[in-house]
Amino acid sequence: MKSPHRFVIAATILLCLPVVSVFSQVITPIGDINSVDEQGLPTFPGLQTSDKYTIEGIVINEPTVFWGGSGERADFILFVQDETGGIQVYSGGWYGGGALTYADVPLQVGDRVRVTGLTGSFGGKTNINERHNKDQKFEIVNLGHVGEPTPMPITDLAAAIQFDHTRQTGGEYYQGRLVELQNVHIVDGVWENGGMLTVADPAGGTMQVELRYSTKIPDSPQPEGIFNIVGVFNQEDTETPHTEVYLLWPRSIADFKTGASAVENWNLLK
Ligand SMILES: [Ca+2]
Repeated sequence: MKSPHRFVIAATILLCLPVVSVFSQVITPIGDINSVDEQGLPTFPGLQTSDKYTIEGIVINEPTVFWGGSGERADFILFVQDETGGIQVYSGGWYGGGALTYADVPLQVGDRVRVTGLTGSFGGKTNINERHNKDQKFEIVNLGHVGEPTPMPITDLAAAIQFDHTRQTGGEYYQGRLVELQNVHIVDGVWENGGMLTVADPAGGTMQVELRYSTKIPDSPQPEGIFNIVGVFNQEDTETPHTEVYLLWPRSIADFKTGASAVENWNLLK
């Protein structure tokens, strides 16, 4: 004789399935996920819980271009931005996740994607990640190509790296977004794979620019003079308070836009 409990269990499962499905499609604004307090510590209530969140936005880098390691298993490092902010989606090759895990979802800059996964914080950012467990894969749905967002222009580097916990200005505002540093020149650092440059604007404000290994940017000659640099505005501040270490990650040599200067005589500004 069949147990009546089976019907109860089956009915319960059927009742629960649509609820889970609808819940997973609620889109959370990226800016909400990256909210912080005055110390730059994350304040998103869902952070580090077992709840999964869904964001929707535009891909601004190819997922393997910012990998900093060597060997076959590349990390998957994707930045996605919506109208409220930008977010990193991360899966590490070193624990068995990484780019190979997501190779079945081809992505290019300018694709609109929906990503559902766990949240975790690192270096002043709240990311979507797997918590370093390859069994916690996030889901990526490519919704189609809509085109690369216009980079947000930055003319004042000192203002751009200021910390504002309301995230209305400065580094928190730009974090995770595609930006364009305008009229800058290199004042420090070595043009080499993995190199960290310091660039300055005409007012003397400075910012760090990291030449990530997989970009192969230094395979091309170092640009001379004054130029613009497009890239992902990132934060990697691993110590509390997480209010500093904003840096730019250009994606390729094509992100260095030479001949774009509005400064007529740079020597007067050195
Ligand atoms: Ca931050």
